[in-house]
Amino acid sequence: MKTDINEFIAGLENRTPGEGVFHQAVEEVIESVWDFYQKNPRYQRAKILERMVEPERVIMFRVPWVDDRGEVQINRGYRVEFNSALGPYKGGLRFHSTVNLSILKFLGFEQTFKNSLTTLPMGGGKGGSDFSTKGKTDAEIMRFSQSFMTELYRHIGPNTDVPAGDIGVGGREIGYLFGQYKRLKNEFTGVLTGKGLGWGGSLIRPEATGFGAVYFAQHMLHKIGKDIEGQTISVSGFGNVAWGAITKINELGGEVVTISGPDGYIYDPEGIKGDKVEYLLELRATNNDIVEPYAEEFGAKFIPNKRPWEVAVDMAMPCATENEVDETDAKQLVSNGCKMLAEASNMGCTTKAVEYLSEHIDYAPGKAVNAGGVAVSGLEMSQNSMRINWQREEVDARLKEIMKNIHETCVNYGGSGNKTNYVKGANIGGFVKVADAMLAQGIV
Ligand code: 2IT
Repeated sequence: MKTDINEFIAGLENRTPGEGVFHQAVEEVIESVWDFYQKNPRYQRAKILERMVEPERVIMFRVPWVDDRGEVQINRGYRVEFNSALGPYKGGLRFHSTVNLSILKFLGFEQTFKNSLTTLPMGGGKGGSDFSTKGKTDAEIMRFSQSFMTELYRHIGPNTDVPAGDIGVGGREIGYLFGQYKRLKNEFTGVLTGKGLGWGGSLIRPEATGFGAVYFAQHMLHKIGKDIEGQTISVSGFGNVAWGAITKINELGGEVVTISGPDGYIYDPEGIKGDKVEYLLELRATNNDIVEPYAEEFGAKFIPNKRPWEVAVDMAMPCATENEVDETDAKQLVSNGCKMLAEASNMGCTTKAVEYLSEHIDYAPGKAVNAGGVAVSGLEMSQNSMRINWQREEVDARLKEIMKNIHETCVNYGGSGNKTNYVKGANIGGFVKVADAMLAQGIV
């Protein structure tokens, strides 16, 4: 009955050929929890891990729409309902040209553990489409979102599956998606999170992923006798997560010197602060997905086709997409004196980068660091159920408490000595709650 870890991974790869990033996400978790799993025969008897790597349900659908020139366009829509042991499926929708089943399975798998770490009652899911908002008009984005929801609506609901935003899906898209859901169902419910403040959204939700990531980083720093104040920090991306993180870092006295886009990165040694932070929102609203205009606007340096990890900093916070830090980047960061990497993107580092970083500096994975986003989504669900709105201070206080608890969970399971293994801590911490709930709920 005992399988070994290599057999387990080989079996997974055979059953799911070509799903590289999904395998990467599973391997990282399996390696962390394997010993713990072996010591608990009750988990093994119930084949908890074997069940965890199989999504409960995968929905794939055609999304036809008509562009502004009258031409018919076809995209593919997805929702991966991964695990509902702890609550309704919960997780974002990604609209990006790179989206495929493997990416959404990796994100849905990660989401299950992340949501568990928040301690809020949410299962794990993820969805999206290979539709890109880049270069699209508002009207096109609306028609696409309406067509997407015309299929998705029958699979989701406030007690079934509650999507939110991710890359390419922000307040505008959530608005169009919500409008179409409401029209089709004739129900005003909390079926999506990240809604506008006037119609069921929560204060702090837009900032939550970035704020939460900085709160987490602050706990990591405090543990080794440091603080955000005075740190020079490199950030990647220029979207919602980067914006939130930069805002909070500035407030706490740190200095962010880089942001990046698919076209290259910006080096601004004077710090990305004041008007420059607001400008990030403008840049995003252009739908062009390039960061270079920042350099012209503020006289900073633009380095085309490179990633920001070559800049010497005290701490790095990837805020863009998966595998954006590889082993070479990791080595360069460390040799330039970087002491900590807190991953605000999902699986921002390659496996080799994680290994190298964990050996040399403090490294914490996305599922712990960026859990503040989905945590405030959970708080938005609570407010919707109670039909009330909490004040900004109340949401922020709850977010802080949740991030503190996640950090404690990581330390509990990942070692409280000089060096915490945050990967192990987050993976075991997230695993235990889901596994126990699955045990209690029988073979389903
Ligand atoms: O990766 C993530 O945690 C998100 N995109 C947010 C998910 C959510 O349901 O708020």
